[in-house]
Amino acid sequence: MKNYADLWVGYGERKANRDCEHLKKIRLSGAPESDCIVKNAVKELKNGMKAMLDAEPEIVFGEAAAPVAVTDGKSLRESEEYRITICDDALSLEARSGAGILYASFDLLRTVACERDVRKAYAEGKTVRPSNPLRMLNHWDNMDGSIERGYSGESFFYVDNEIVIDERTRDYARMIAAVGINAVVINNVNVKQAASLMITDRYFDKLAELGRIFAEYGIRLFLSLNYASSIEIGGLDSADPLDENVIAWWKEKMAEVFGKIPTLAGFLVKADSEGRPGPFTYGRTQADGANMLADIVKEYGGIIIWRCFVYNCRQDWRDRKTDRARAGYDNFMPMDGDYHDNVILQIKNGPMDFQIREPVSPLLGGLRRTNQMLEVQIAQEYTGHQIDVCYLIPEFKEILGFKTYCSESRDTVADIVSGETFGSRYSGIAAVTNTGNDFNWTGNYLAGANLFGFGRLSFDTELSAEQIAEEFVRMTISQDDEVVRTIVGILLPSREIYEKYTSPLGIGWMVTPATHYGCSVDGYEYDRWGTYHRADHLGIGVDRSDKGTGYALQYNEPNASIYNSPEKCPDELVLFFHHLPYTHKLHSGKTVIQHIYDTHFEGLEEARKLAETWDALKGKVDDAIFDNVRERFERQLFNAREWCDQVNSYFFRKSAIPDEKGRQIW
Ligand code: GCV
Repeated sequence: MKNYADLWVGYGERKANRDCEHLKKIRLSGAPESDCIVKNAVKELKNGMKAMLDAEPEIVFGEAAAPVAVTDGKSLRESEEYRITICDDALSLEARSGAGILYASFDLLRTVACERDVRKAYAEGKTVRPSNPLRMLNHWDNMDGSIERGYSGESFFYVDNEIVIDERTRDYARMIAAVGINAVVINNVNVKQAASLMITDRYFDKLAELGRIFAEYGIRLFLSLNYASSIEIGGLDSADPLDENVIAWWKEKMAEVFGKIPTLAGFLVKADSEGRPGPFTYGRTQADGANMLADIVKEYGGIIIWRCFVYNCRQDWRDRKTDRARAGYDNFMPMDGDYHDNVILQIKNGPMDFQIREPVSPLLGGLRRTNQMLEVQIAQEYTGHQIDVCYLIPEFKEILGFKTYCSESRDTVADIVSGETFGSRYSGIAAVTNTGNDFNWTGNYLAGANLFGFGRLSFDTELSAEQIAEEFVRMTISQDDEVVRTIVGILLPSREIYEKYTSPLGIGWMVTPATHYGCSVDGYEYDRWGTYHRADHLGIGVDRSDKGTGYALQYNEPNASIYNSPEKCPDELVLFFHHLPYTHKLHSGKTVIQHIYDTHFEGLEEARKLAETWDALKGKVDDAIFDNVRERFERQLFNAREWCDQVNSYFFRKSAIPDEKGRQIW
């Protein structure tokens, strides 16, 4: 008996309503039978169909095609494309690589698992090319087994500074490949202690094995890198990217590392951020640091993914000039075009830090001559710790759909990170993952929808949040239409509900410092992190207009003018960009203060309704899933009530303006 759930690769024994007719014989063409990814695809098809239909399909092989030489993101996407058609004698899966065959197999398995009509799904032929070249998960797992911002147990990669490889590792690879993930960073971006030794003999064998397992599912292995390795493990006294000794040390080190871990695809680097070392120490730019490493790993086909989360975390709250939101753009824009072609800048979706509502980072649409990747967070650091249900796919859809006005056409974030807008060499999307060694992988069972959904969306950004939610429920909880509708109905509004009872109108923060769960309106107000709401008895918000920090002007027009004006700025972001009186009228017709009261009461009430809706599923879903989510809802309601009452009381006490509806405020 496994000590973890199979989630969407369990398939289960639900034989009703499934059409076996077209599934007796499956022909795989385009990649050789001997390819190890194809072998895994065959295994998936046989085991999956057997579980679902009680019959193993006959697998036959068609012609192999000339393989695509993968040299960049575009060719990577081409190589992963697949086509499924119904032929007279068999169902045909064609691709140009093992990975394409694997994705086609998972497509077919999903169709059957969701009880969709196979004939309808493929009658006209279905061709799919992944939307994004790199579709990546970032683990913030530490080697002692803890996980930074982990809310679902401990790491399943590490115990006591050792790398663990077991059946769970392989099933994890299956599970994420099944939703289209093709790259994983297996250690925390804060690389300290034992993790700094990942690029030494101590871990090479295990990493090579791990890399092999992932590669057999089309997944590239990346490691987070300690920028100061030349000092910490090399014994040099510098990490200056222009220092010849430092460069020589890295050359030798990378030859060793890529020699020992042949499947290694590259590194993720957090430099000059929150106490991590970086090129700034030596008066060098971020480009100097990234390019030095990129030049060295180039001969091994390696990529350097460099994070843009670089800001001053020792700010003085009295200082109104320094604006953390500006930092990414200020630090990285001036060198647009200087980053070498195997560097990718990884940009958090918002300019601050994964708050429930932020504007899209102006680097996306600002940078034009640099490879870029979007970074989102499915670990619910600021969005309820996988206690509160918060389905994030609607938010990711908004981000991807955001028009940056960086070009006449194809100017959305989705266009940019797909590589289409600027013909970037590499691009993609990464998510800080929400997994751990809990039985159900993600703590709250419903948080699994974010893991499933991130993969599906990064593979096909056209999918709707609703389609993805429905697939998740059908594949892991129930096929009963009523149950599916009910759970999809819980997931879809959950982000908006979470936003309503937490911080209003884009202001963010107001969370308990350090843990980031629960309300603390002034928790970060007098701190060093650059995270302020600036509320006084007259108003609230940060002036980021041209009269304030000027952040709004980092956007392309017309976004800059829209955000710069309190009249034009969308309500949901207005306090991010402007300091406004409580009596300011929003587009909704409500005043700021009334909006705060109303949304908080509504958010609490709507969270209660979600919990009641879940309660009504007792007996209709697996007891373990029911109890898991129910227990989380109890905690969510406690949390939502605290948020509602504390925020409302705080602003009533500050403003002395009563609630128009006379509800109880403490
Ligand atoms: C991994 C925030 C989090 C940190 C995280 C950091 C980052 O500050 O609270 O835990 O560190 O972001 O993204 O690097």
